[in-house]
Amino acid sequence: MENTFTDLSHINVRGGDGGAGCMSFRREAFVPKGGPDGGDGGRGGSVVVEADPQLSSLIDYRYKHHFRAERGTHGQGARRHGRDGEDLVLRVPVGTVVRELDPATQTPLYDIADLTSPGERVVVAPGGAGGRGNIHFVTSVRRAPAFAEKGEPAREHWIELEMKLMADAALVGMPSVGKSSLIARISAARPKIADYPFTTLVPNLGVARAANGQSFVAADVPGLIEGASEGRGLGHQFLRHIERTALILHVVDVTGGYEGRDAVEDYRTINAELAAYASELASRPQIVVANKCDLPGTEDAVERLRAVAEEDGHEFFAVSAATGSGLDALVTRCAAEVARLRSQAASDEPTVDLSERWERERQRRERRICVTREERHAWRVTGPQIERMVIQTDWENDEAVAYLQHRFDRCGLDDALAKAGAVNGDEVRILELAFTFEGTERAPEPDVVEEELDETFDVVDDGEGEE
Ligand SMILES: Nc1nc2c(ncn2[C@@H]2O[C@H](COP(=O)(O)OP(=O)(O)OP(=O)(O)O)[C@@H](O)[C@H]2O)c(=O)[nH]1
Ligand SMILES: [Mg+2]
Repeated sequence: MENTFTDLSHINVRGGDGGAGCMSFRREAFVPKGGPDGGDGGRGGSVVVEADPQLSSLIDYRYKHHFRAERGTHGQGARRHGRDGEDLVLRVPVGTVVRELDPATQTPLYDIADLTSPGERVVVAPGGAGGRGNIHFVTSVRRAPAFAEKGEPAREHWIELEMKLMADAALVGMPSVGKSSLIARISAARPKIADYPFTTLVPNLGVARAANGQSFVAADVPGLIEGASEGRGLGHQFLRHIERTALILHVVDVTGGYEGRDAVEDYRTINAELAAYASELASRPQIVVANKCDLPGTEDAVERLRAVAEEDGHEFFAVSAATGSGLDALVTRCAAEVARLRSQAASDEPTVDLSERWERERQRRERRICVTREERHAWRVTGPQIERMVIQTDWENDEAVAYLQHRFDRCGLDDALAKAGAVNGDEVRILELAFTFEGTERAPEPDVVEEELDETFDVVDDGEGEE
């Protein structure tokens, strides 16, 4: 029961790789051996998904599926840092849900974001960090570090974009007033129309287009009755849908229907239900539509309703879904009003960046270290961050390797292995590499949480207590 059309796309996104840090020493006339001066690599650009109110489909992602942000450039001597890569911004319609996909099965793993307001954005593939230049590895005992860090390779993700078309305007009114007939007349929607109440059981959506090309999405909502706000009829669940639309098209049957109801009374009843459900609905922009004006003897009701609606500050249109009279003017006016409300919403909304929240979640997953026993004396260690430390290390360089050992210790790997039961001399496997475990003599700290080991990348001097 959604008042939505969906449009779905699976795309592959990848941030830019980080540039490599530089290993360099100052060279100056009359200075025999200068200090280290290798700059950092630039950070790779990120892939960002942003909600754009100008878009109405995911067509841009139907044929092109791979998106990659720019890489960071390498650091250079004389402390020159590499340039950061540009972010790649993928624009999607407002109302797009972004999900992380399992790359193997292409099934959704979790929601990354629901971009419901203009300008909302989320990073879906962060760029890799730049490697640090050798100036960072100076310590009291290592004056001339002859190594630098490689750039962090960005990872690729598969994500799902699902556009849930949100209605701009909701056709609201008593049952059988002609809401479905109206949407059928002004859009390509083909809902069931019949002369008994509650013909429409779920909302129907249609795109209505004015002669000037402006368009809006209208939702034909099941009929409301007195008490709807307390759950009578099909009430509640559809009022929730109405809450998400910017404009209410309040449809009134000027014939009063079979029960000989009064048009003005119907109008008041529905507005009272809207207000009772949520007070904001009472102040939501509303256009009053008097329908079935083709039928004879309705002039009096039309004029009385017009007077009441205008007194309430609402625009008023007398139409006939049967003959089409008055519909062009109504659609033109609604389209203009929706455009105005959209641009107002766009300027009211502060740009919301959801990246931070999901970035924290990502980092938590990143730091996870998993130790499994592969043989009696061989352990496999997996985890995104620890594996990247291995990838970022230059294995040709002994100093770089020694530094990696130090990082392992600091991120709690030794403790995690000891806790798992590893003993001195055991083999530790990470990716395709094998190390020998040299367990510390001290007992592992009781409160070490192996799943959330904290390794930060921004510490400049790691030399404390080393070597
Ligand atoms: N004469 C006339 N009949 C109309 C007009 N609009 C709708 N009707 C008739 O009114 C009846 C109800 O129309 P629907 O469009 O199904 O009404 P609805 O508001 O969608 O009704 P529910 O879905 O039950 O809430 C049908 O028999 C339509 O043919 C109109 O402008 N003139
Ligand atoms: Mg209907």
